[in-house]
Amino acid sequence: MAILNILHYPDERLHTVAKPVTVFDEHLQQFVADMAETMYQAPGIGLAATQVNVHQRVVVIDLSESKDELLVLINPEIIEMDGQITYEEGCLSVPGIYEEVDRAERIKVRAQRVNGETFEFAADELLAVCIQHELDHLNGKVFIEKLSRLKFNRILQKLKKNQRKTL
Ligand code: GNR
Ligand code: NI
Repeated sequence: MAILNILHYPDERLHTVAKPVTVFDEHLQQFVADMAETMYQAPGIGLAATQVNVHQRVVVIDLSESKDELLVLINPEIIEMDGQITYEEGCLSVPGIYEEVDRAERIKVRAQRVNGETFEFAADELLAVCIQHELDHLNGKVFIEKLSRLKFNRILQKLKKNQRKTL
């Protein structure tokens, strides 16, 4: 097991569009285990492979208090969505920034397990928000890019200032 390095905005690599996973082998299993370990120790409720600079369509999520309900989504797709929810989001790639974002409230998801088996499920509320947030990462999008230009620019200035301080 290993803790992976998480990219921080505005790292250009966060804008890479991830490719579908085609090989379901032990290397994928090991990578998923490392992603889960990285998410738990961050700590976060979700992590997309893009955030650890691996541009494959892999997501891990765990919303449980006890951190023992790992959801692994390989090649996830949203096949239905409806409703609207406004939720205050954060992101491990944008530390210290929390902003309200509008998303679909209910979604249907099709994905594969780490063994390649396809499954479908419905999600709502925080799970729906988190899946949409992670799918955006796989498509090279970060949540602050969904905000107004004014808010986005303010956040970008703040991130750049913080980056200067930590150099
Ligand atoms: O840990 C996380 N919390 C969170 C809160 C509200 C909406 C989305 C998230 S996902 C985030 C972890 C992360 O950056 N995943 O990409
Ligand atoms: Ni994120």
